[in-house]
Amino acid sequence: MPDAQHANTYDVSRQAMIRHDWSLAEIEALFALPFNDLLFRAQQVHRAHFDANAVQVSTLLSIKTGACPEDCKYCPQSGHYATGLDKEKLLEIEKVVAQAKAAQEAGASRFCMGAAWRSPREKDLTVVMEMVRQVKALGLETCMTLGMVDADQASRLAEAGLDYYNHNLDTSPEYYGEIITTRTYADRLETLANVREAGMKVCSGGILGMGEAPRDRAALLQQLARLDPHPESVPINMLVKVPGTPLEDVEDLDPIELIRAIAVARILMPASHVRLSAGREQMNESTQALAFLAGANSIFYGDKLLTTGNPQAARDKALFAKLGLHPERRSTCHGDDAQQAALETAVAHQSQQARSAALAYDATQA
Ligand code: SAM
Ligand code: DTB
Ligand code: SF4
Repeated sequence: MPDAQHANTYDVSRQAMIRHDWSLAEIEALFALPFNDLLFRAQQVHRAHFDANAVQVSTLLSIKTGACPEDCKYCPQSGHYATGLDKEKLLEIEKVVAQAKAAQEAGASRFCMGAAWRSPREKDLTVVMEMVRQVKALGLETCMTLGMVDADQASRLAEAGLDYYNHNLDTSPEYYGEIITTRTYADRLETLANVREAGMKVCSGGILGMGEAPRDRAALLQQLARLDPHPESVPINMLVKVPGTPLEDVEDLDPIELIRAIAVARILMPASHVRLSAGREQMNESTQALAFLAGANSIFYGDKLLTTGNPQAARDKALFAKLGLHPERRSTCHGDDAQQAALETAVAHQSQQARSAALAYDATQA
C-alpha cells in the first residue's frame, strides 16, 4: 500500500488503469500472451487494487426454484428441459432469514438470493423487498438475481436496501443466440442500466465452456469492460453440465483457458471483484489456486449453488488455510468492526483447525 507522500500519484495511476474502450484485438492479444506473462501482469494489477490474499465470500440460496419460462440452454431450472428438478414456490421469508443467519455464522459476508423468473411479478416483488430488509438487518450485504427488472422495479429494490443485483451477460453478443432465444442481449443491457441508475451495485459476468470460441470469451469480457462504471462484481462461471439440458454433452473447456479468462478479466476490470463462480466442485485445488493467482478474489461458499453442488464448506476452509487466504472484510456497514473482528477470529480459529484437518486428510491420501 502507498505511503501518504505517494498517495496521490498512486491514485492517479490506479485510475488510469480503468478503461472502458478495450478493442477486441487488444483483448485477444492479452489472451495470446505466454501464460506466465499473463499471470504476472494480472497479479500486478490485482496487487495495485486489492489485498492479494483476501477473498470475498458470498452464499447463494434459491428462493424460487424451477419452471422458468426462459430457454437458457445451460440451465437446469428452465421449464423447457426435463432435468428432473423439484420445483419450489417462492420460499417463506422466515426460511430465507434462517438460511441467511446460518450463512453468516459460517462466515459469509454477502447473501445472494436467486429466483427462476423471467422477471418478478408485482406480488412477488413486495415479498422479496421484505426479504432484503430482514436479511440486511442481520448485518449481511444483500444480492438478488430475479431476471429482468425495469426502472421502477430496480428503484424499489434499491429503496428496500438491496446492495447488489446480479444479471449476467452470459456470453458474447455473437454467440448469445445459440444459447438463449427468449430474451435478447439488449434486454440484458437494459436491466443492467436500470440497476445502475437505481444506485445499486452491479454483479454481471458469464459462463465459459458452453462450446463458444475463444473470440466469444474475449468479446464477453469486452462487453463487461464497456460498462461504465465496471460491474463491482464479475462472476465467471464454468458451465455445470446438467443432464437433460441441451448443453449436457458439450466438450469440456481446458482449465487453462478458464485461468486465462480470469486473468484477462482482472486486467480489464482492475477494481472489480472477479468471482470464481459455478463449477468449483468439478475443479481440483490446483486450478482454484491458479484462479486466485490470476486475480479471482470472490467465491460462492456453502454446499450448494442454486440447484447444483458446491465444495463442502470444510473443504473450502481447508483450501483457504493451505493457500493462506482469508475472507475479505465487508466493504459496507462501517462501524461494525466488533462484529467483523469476531467473525475474523472465528474464521482464523476455524482455519487453524482446517489446516490441521487438511494436513491429516492429505496424509491419509498419501
Ligand atoms: N433467472 C435469473 C436470471 O437468469 O437472470 C436468475 C437466476 S440464473 C440461474 C443466474 C445465472 O446463473 C445465469 O445467468 C447463469 O449465468 C448462471 N447459471 C445457470 N445455470 C448454470 C450452469 N449450469 N452452469 C453455470 N452457470 C449457470
Ligand atoms: C452467477 O453468476 N452464478 C450463480 C449466481 N450468479 C446466481 C448461479 C450459478 C448457478 C449454477 C447452476 C445451479 O446451481 O443451478
Ligand atoms: Fe430462467 Fe435464469 Fe435459468 Fe435462464 S438462467 S432459465 S432465466 S432461471
